[in-house]
Amino acid sequence: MAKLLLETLRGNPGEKVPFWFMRQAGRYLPEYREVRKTVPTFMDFCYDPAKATEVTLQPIRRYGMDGAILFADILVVPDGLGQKVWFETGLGPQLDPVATEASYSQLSLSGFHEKVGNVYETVSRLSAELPENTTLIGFAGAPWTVATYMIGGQGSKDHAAARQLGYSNPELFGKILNLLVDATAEYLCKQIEAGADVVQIFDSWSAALPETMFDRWVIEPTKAIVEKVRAKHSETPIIGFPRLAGALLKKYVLETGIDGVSLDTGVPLGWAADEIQTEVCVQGNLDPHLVVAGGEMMVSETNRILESLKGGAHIFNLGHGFVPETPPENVALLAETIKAFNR
Ligand code: 1CP
Repeated sequence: MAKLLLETLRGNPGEKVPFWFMRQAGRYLPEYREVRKTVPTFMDFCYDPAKATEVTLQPIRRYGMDGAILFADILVVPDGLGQKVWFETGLGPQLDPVATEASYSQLSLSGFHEKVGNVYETVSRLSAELPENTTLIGFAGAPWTVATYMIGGQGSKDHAAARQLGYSNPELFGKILNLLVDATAEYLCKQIEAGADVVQIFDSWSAALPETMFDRWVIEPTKAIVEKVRAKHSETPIIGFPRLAGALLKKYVLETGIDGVSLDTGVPLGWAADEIQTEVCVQGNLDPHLVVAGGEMMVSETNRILESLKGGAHIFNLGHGFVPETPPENVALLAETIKAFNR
C-alpha cells in the first residue's frame, strides 16, 4: 500500500490530505504519562528503544495519523557530542553551556553514533512495527535552534546568549554551527538508513533574526545539511520548519532546497498557496490552542485550512506542538474532520 504522506511530499497529492501533529506523543495522552513515570530521566527515556517505540505508536493507535514521528528530542545531538544535557522538572532542558574555546574543544563527533545509537534502534523497531501505509518521520533540531540551548545552557525567550556570542565571537560561533551541521547530517542519514521515510529539521527559534543572520545562521547551515543528506539519500524528502520566519520564509524555501515546509500558525494561507505551495509541499498550520478549546471553531478553522491549501501538496499539521492540557477527545474530533475532507 502506498504511503500517502510520503507521496504527497514527493509532489503527488491524492484525494485525501495526510496528517500528523507535532508533539503527537506527549503529556496530553494518559498512556504517555504512564510510560513516562517508569523512566527516571527524560534523556533515559529518549535512549530506551522499547519505551520510545511504544510512545511513538500510542497516538497512531488512537487516531490513525498518516505520519509517526520518532520519539526523541533535539537535545540528543549535543548530548551525543559530549555536552552534559539533563531535564529538570519545571525548568526544562539544562546544559553545561558551551561559550568558550575551552568548552567547545570538549565536544567531538568521534563517539557520537555510539552515544545516540539507541535512537537508531528505535527507528528500526518503528520501521518494522508501524502499519505499512504509515510514513515514519525522523527529525533533528536545526543548528541555530540547537545552538541556542548549547550556548545559553537552557531555553530562553530571546536567545540572548547565542545571539551575543554570534556577534562578539563569530569564529567560535561558526565552529559550533559547523560541528552541528556535520553531526546533524550524519544523525539524519543514520535515521534514514534505519528506516525513516522522511526527516524534519526543526528551527523553532528562527524568529526575529536580522536578515543577514537569518542567512548565515538559519539558511546556510540548513542548506548544508540538505546537501549532505541528499548526497547519500536523494530519495528521502526533507521538511524544514523555520518557525516564525515571517517574510523570510520564501527565501528559506528557495535557498535551502527542502522538499516541504511546515507553516507556523501565523502564516496567511492565501499567500502560502500563491507563493510557497507553488514551490514545495506545505504542512500546517492549525493553532494548537484551538485544539484545547475544540468544538465548532476548531472544526471550521480546520476546514478553512484544508480548503485554502487543496490546490496543491498539503500535509495537515499544527502550527506548533500540542500543549499538555489538550483534551484527547478534541484530537479525535480533529482527526475525524481531516479524514472526512476530500480534495
Ligand atoms: O514528558 C515530558 O514532560 C517532556 C516533554 C517533551 C517531549 C514529549 C520534551 C521536552 N521533548 C519531547 C519530545 C519531542 N521533542 C519530540 C518527539 C515527540 C513528538 O513530537 O511527538 C520532538 C520532535 C521534539 C523536538 C523539540 N524539543 C523541539 C522542536 C520542536 C518544538 O516544539 O519547537 C524543541 C525546541 C525541543 C526542546 C525541548 N524538549 C522538551 C522541552 C521542555 C524543550 C524546551 C522547549 C523550550 O525551550 O521552550
